[in-house]
Amino acid sequence: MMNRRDFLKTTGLGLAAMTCPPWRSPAAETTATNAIASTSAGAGKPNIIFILSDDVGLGDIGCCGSDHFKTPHIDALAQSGLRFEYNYAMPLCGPSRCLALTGRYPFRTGLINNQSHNAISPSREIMMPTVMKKAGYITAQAGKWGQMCLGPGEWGFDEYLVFPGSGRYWRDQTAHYTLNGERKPLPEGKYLPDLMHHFVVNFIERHQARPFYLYYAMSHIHGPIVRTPDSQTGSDLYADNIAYMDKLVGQLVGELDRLKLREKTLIVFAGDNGTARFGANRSSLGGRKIHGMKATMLEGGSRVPLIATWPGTTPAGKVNRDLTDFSDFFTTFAALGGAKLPEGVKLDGHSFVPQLKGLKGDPREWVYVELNGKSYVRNVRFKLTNGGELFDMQEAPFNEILIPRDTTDADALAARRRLQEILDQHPAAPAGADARGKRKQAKKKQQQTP
Ligand SMILES: [Ca+2]
Repeated sequence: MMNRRDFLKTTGLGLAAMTCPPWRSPAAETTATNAIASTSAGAGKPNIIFILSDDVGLGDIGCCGSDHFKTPHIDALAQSGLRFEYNYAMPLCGPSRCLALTGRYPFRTGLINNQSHNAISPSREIMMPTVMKKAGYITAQAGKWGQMCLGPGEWGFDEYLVFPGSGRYWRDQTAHYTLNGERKPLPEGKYLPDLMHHFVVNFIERHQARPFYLYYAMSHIHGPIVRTPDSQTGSDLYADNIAYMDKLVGQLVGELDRLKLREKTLIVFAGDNGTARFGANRSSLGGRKIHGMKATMLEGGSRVPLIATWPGTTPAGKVNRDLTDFSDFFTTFAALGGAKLPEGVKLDGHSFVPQLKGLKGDPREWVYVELNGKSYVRNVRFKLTNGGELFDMQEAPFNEILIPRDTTDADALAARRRLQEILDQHPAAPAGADARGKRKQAKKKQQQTP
């Protein structure tokens, strides 16, 4: 295991980096940030650590009911706080991550699939760090930045460590990573998730006296599924990757305990989309297989783990059954930080701050999911797709029961009417590599047509 001194030497994140001003993007500073008024400094505000794991579905996490995998450290997080039972991401990395960071559904941003990363721009969209910085926070990103254009610096993060692509952990998979805009070699024998962990701990140590917002986009458990430093010959690599992710979460919590920051810090742990094909056949809860996986518009594509813990504030060991979706992080974190929301920007989130404080709050009536031209809206019992199919979701995540078009069931008829109203207000962007580009082309063509 690399110690802190080795890490600083390896990454170049030594004294020079500590004393240099953090790299900032002129684009981010002169465009989107201007839309936000300054707010007070960060005294008394909680630190926020948003851990976003990759391709981690309900069936991968012990406290969510996994039949096959053990995650004692993540389970301990849930025991110290809240586990949300009905939390919805988008079914793929890019749209999910963009939604979490902008608080705006894909049809608004144009980032509707993993190829439409250039649809967004700092001149049109504002991401979480920009908002939090105006409220006195220092911000960092660690890990994956795939499927979104530019880099974390251009989007407002003060410090960052990014690895290229997904599932790249060792030197034979990737020769480098990026630290605060500088390309760094990945040393032979070093495991990138360990470097990310040390970067995260170093950031927290240096900024422990002020509120920080940390977007920790973990590598695990995106494929290819390769050995971890703890893997033994012939061991179950998928299980090893889950175990290593869990171990890193435990180590991070241990560091927060050491620094006496737990009661000053909200930790949120979530999956960015459902389980990928590598693990889908083992994705079961209580002996029942989860319906759907990553990249599908089924329950298993989007319903993902969500744990939130802030000891002394969140109720301990509770399960919350309110609906939440990935647009909610933006408004929730901004509210916790006392940050002013950007003006003139349509946000889709619904703050779950009251639930974090053990209050009933005002839970969402529905959640919205969109991927590349397809969408659905789901309430507690029903789901309506933009293809007009209505499903009874009482047996989800194991089964989704299609309701016949000619049903006379009053609940189903009322649900179809209500959910259709919401879909009409949230029209999925047309399928394509870049919806914004396609719309521009279509408009140009229309203008040229006599
Ligand atoms: Ca993913």
